[in-house]
Amino acid sequence: MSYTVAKGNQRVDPDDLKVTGKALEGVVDLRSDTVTRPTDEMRHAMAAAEVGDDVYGEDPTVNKLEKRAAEIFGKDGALFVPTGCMGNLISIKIWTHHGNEVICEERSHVNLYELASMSAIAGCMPRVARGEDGILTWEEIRAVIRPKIYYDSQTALICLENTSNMAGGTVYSTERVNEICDEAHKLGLKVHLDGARIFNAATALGDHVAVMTKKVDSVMFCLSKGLGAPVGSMVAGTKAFIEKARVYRKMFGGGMRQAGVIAAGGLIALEKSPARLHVDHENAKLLAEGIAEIPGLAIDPKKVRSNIVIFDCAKTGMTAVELCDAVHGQGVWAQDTALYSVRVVTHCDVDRAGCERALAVLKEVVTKKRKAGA
Ligand code: TLP
Repeated sequence: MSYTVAKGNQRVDPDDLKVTGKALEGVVDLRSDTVTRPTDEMRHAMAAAEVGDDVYGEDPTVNKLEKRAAEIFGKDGALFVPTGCMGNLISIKIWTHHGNEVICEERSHVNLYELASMSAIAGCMPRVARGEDGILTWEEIRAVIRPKIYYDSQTALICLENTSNMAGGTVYSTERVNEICDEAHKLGLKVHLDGARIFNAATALGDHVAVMTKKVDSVMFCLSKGLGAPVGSMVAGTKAFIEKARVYRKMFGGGMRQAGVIAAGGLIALEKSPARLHVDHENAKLLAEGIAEIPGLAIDPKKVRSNIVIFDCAKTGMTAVELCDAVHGQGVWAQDTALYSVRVVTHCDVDRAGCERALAVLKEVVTKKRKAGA
């Protein structure tokens, strides 16, 4: 039996879509913050970017982006990678050997959405723990660390995710991250942070990313999510880590040539977008509060701290796929994340009016279904 995904999650025939420079016409696309289109400023910078061959380290725009990212994160160096998945895999590969275990939260991206690359390519097993709202404690991690004995596979790495995507954009406090790093380091374990949305976490905490990531051994963050760049992610860490990361990036097919064209968009995203993320968080709050008011849908709006809203639709009489398909028909795109679980994500291409429209459509669809069922 195959699992069917909602219409909005399938490939769409581009001829069926009317794409303007900014976004899809008439569509409120809340499937993910990956769907944003570059701003005019990004497009101009990309067109004018100075470029060179980055495999030779000669692309001035990529070099500038890497230097800025390292400065912002207070790390020795940073490396531009095509995707968040590649950034995570490179980091896992560096910190582990074949046969090792990687501790991560059950719902984490490295566990669920990276096509088992940590096993298929890095040769590691994920060892999952469950944390309340996706946020692990040291005790929960400690409980799954393998004893140092030759006939057990060995724990090598702890992988944290901040914000925690599939737990609804929840946020690790900096104290918690620091405690986990301190305890892990005492045992000789490394900590990698999947910070795909670290700037959303920073906005929620009112903290600086350099402070929040000071103790982790490596961090990956995405330019192409909340920050709105069309392509790209970064990994940051020590000089030795970045030297190895460059080797693995090439090995995994991620050595890009005149990549300054895309790095130029990334630079603008990095400099400008963090300051506007609070708007996405306010819109997510609006969505969560509105959804909580719709009979049949369940969410605790107090738990929504960033740009991701995950709600339960079990009491609507519809599965998540059915609900997503129904709202899709009215120009509101959401993503099913489990049988009765739906995700909506705010970003720079959706404004408050779009969120209000999404709420109205959700309400109409759910009310109609409930009336039909009664
Ligand atoms: N997340 C995507 C999907 O793959 C689920 C999304 O729509 O949220 N880490 C985290 C925490 C992520 O959420 C994602 C992408 C990645 C890594 C991978 O980034 P990319 O897509 O650039 O490889």
